[in-house]
Amino acid sequence: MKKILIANRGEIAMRIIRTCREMGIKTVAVYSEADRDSLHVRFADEAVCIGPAPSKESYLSIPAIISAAEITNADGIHPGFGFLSENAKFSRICAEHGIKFIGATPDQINKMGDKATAKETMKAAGVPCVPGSDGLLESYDHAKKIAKEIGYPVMMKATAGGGGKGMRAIWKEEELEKAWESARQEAAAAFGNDGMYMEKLIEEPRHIEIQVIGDQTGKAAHLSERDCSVQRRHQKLTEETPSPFMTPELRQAMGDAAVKAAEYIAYEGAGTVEFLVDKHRNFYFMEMNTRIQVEHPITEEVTDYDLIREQIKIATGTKISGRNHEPKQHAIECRINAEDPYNNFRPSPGKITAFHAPGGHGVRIDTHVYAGYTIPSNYDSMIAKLIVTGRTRQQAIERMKRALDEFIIEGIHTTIPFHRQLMDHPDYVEGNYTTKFMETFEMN
Ligand code: MV4
Repeated sequence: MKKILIANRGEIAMRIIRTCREMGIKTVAVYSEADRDSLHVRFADEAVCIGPAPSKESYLSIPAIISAAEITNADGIHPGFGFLSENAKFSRICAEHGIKFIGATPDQINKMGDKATAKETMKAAGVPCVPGSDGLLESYDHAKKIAKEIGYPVMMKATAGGGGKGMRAIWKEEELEKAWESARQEAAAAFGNDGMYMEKLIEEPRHIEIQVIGDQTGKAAHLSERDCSVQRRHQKLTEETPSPFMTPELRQAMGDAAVKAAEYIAYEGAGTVEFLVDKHRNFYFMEMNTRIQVEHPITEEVTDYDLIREQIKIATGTKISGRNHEPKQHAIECRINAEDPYNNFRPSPGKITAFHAPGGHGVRIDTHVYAGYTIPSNYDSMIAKLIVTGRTRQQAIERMKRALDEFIIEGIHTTIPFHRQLMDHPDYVEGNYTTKFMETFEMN
């Protein structure tokens, strides 16, 4: 592969350009008018303006991106995460233009994108799934019957949803009809698809996901877990590996299940199998993401693998060794967002007047911002990822506290104070947290 167009922006575009440069691959950045001064434009070998600020007219515009690839003669496109990274139509159109999409095939994206289908596929693969309906709920009466069979509380989910959208916890039968009607309307409005399925509700679950990588021969391997349970309104705030809740037996079982899932669909590239884990350490398939994830750096740090490099090598036909990888150290990532944690995490766009990033042994910063950069309000609020690595979890936490204290960003509010307080929170320090943790978190 000689030239890769990065169909993304911000820190992930910088991240991909970095690895391409190390591999001697030329890079093409695409940017909206709002990103004219963005760093990824400057670091790429070539840059093409693909439209005005709104994502729909730029980073989500398939014709604009394909045109940019054509005029620059790019032979690969890396979609990063978000935007078109899980868009089957985009994956197909790249293939039709003879451009290698560095991601999953259209079929895999479609299969894993429809949550009820993904679940049926995983059941067939022998991956543990939450007990529930066999596919979609046909009617309210069918929903009532299934709920009675599995027993309340139940979770009703939109098949076109994911990431918490179009989901309803139902604690008793009296609530079911209203939930059924409102969830379907919401799903129809949000996704143009009101298909719903139902599961037993897993109380106070942890969100533990397994990084997998599959090659073009259909072989897969895993690179262990990431604990992503600290979330606010389904937005991950911080992630760590290994999970403080993990045991060697559980890692073996979850890793095998994730590899089985990937091999069953002959998955190609880097992917993540998400699981719900209950307090008894039972684990259940939740979703499979067919893209590189925001939190991939913690896995890189503890396995010493460059996952973007692995994606590109696989896209060019390289076979994987098939060996699984366990964490050799402990890594934590804090997502630094331009949001004000003292005001309900509301967005805080604007100009960064001072920027000093932490450094030193075991400290990594993935960012595209700099002093003088103005954060546009058109895109998501993540401005940097602070990743620290230590021999032990305690050392990683100490290092994270020191790094956060060094991290200076002025001119806007950021979530740095939130992360700093989190690192002193007894339950967090004990590793004793679930997806419910943020419901009771208060800023001092
Ligand atoms: C669940 C669940 C409990 N029981 N399914 C949230 C988003 C999507 N990935 C699925 N999610 C959940 N599914 C059953 N049967 C609880 C959640 C959930 C959650 C899962 C992971 C991380 C954060 C979460 C926050 C709220 C609910």
